[in-house]
Amino acid sequence: MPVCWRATLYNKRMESRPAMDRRQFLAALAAQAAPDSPKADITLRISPVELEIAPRCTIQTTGYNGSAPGPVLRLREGRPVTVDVHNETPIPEIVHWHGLFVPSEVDGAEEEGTPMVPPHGSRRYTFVPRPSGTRWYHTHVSAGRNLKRATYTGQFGFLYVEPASDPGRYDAEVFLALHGWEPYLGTMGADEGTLDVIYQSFSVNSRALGYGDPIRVREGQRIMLRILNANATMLHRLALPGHKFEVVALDGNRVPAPREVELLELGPAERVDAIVTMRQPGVWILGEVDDRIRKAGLGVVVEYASRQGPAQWAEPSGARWDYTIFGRRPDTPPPDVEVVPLVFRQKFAGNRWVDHWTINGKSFPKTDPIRVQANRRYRLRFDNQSDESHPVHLHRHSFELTQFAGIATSGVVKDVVMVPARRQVEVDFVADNPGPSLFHCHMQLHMDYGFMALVEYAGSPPAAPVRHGHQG
Ligand SMILES: [Cu+2]
Repeated sequence: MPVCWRATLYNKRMESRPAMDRRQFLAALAAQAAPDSPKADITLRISPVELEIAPRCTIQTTGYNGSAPGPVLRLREGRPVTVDVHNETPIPEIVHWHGLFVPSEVDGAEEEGTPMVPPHGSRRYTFVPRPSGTRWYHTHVSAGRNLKRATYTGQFGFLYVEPASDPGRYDAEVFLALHGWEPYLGTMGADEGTLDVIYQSFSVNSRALGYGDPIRVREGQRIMLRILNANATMLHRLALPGHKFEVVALDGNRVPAPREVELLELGPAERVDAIVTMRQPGVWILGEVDDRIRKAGLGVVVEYASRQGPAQWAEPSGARWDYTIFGRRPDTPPPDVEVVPLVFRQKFAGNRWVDHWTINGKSFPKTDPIRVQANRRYRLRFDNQSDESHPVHLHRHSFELTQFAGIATSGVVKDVVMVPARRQVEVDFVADNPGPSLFHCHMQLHMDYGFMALVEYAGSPPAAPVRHGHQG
């Protein structure tokens, strides 16, 4: 595999089986049916892909339908959809519908009981897309130390669930997926220390900065940017000199208080929907704030009509990202039951080895399940006692931020939240989708090394135990 840019990048450490109801049973049956007629609404083919992110920089990876990212899937909220997945690779695969409220049997997590798509085999997923908003789909296998697998690959794509009615006060819509390529395990500078994932090149959609089509705009236009951080482990910060982002949704869910900001920050798996009003004619870089990462490909050019010349970049002025500015005054009533504490810790596993992770002192699959009863509202307290921040994700449900690093808030609904190092975050969720639901850090390196637990509903038997281990 070619190394596209010689400069080795510093990888910014991020400091700072259940009782089924009829509906689920039918969905499970559909999931197990061999894909045959009637024809599926959508077909996804998992196969090797050669991705030329820049001239003479070809990435060998695995993707959907011959590309990376895969096609943007536009679905209608509430209208059932069937997706046939053909796995043309030699390893079992699985597709997770990130942010959708679907049954465990089709959610796309083996730990919840979703069947795998066998090597050189197929599987049909049938579900009802909801809620509306910017969701995505991606592989949900483990990688361990094998960085040619799982979310290190090109197996990701947008899944946009169109609302029944959309005011759509914008002139154009652009989907932008951020990804890192050519990963390897290395240490930060010294030979000693814990291994981390380091990327050598980056892209927005399938191209490195300067090598794709620019986003072509006209003065006065309002452009809706739907941005996804599909990087397996890294957080990204984005700016567009001379412009502001009006953040209207986080993880696809409208925020109570849309606001203009200079800087966007997205942890792995997070999405931001932001409208930019084009009032600064020129040629600009929408890119990662970190120079090395931007120069290694993480950016895209924004070009006004009849403007030419090299794309301009300027450092944003010390803005910082804060979820709570998009929230309401705290007004969430106390939860129905006591707060569920979840303590995250790191376990040093040796020099030149990968750290292990624990939730309340145990690593998956030994982590204690988070037991819930249907239709109750729970408050989870994420207590991050480690020196890294973690993008934690809850499958099949959304949660509302109630407290972020000491700031009380309400109304911000997400499915991933970055829990800063040595800080606490509290979120509420209603247990309204019975079936095992995975809770995990979305950093591939963390989830593969223990940072995972299952939410289990009372009255439902636990998910069938599954093989889970490191393939590397
Ligand atoms: Cu993590």
